[in-house]
Amino acid sequence: MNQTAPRSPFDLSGRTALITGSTRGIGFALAQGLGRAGAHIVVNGRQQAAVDEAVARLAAEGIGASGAVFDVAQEASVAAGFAALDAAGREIDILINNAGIQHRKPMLELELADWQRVLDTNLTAAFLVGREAARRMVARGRGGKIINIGSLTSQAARATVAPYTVAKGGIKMLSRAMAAEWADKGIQANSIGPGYILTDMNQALVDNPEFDAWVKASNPTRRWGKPEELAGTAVYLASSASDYVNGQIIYVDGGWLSVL
Ligand code: GCO
Repeated sequence: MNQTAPRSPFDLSGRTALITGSTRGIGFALAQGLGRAGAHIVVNGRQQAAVDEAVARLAAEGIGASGAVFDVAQEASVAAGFAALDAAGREIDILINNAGIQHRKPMLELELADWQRVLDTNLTAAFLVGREAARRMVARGRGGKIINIGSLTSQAARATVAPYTVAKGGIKMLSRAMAAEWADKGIQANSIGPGYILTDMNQALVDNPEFDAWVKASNPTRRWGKPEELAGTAVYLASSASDYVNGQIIYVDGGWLSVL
């Protein structure tokens, strides 16, 4: 009985996953989820100290992790980040474009600089980091997985978050553009659309009784989501279980977008 058990299609051991904006919030929860499924995690953020701390927290629970400090919205910084990964011999099999910011302002008062900043970080960055990762995936010839984090606003608009809405709509189509160009290279690119999740970024909304009541009234699950509730979908999309799934967006929203 020397047979080894067949490998689970969700097993990520031997794979390396770069998750942008993963020092906290959704990114950190995805790092834990993929790490627990066996992947080596490359934590990304702009601050060395925050990256080091997240790496240490992952390592403390037995997850292999290392850091990559770069700014996803700056082309030169992204290039330098990947050059450092190359030099360290880290080959990225899985990329999650997660880094994101929010800026809540009615459009009549919205400044161009803020519009641009949100688009740069939430959409253009996914192209920049995706391009660097995919260039290497194609050159290695082993394919890869790209997961772009969208939003409910990939599908439906909410007043006061126009640039975020436009960026997240773009994220859904970026995954499809990536699928169109890279599917035959063995790369699958899909999106996850989280519902309203309990994170620092949303704390002001959680603390606003009217907004909190609106979330609970609109969502058939009647509650906010937790960051760790996104991890299973991310593991699936990062794993061989989804090898024929490409260009899709999966909403993890408690059923919000399915109801009136
Ligand atoms: C907002 C929130 C968003 C939501 C997200 C739900 O202001 O609308 O900050 O980040 O959480 O759009 O998918």
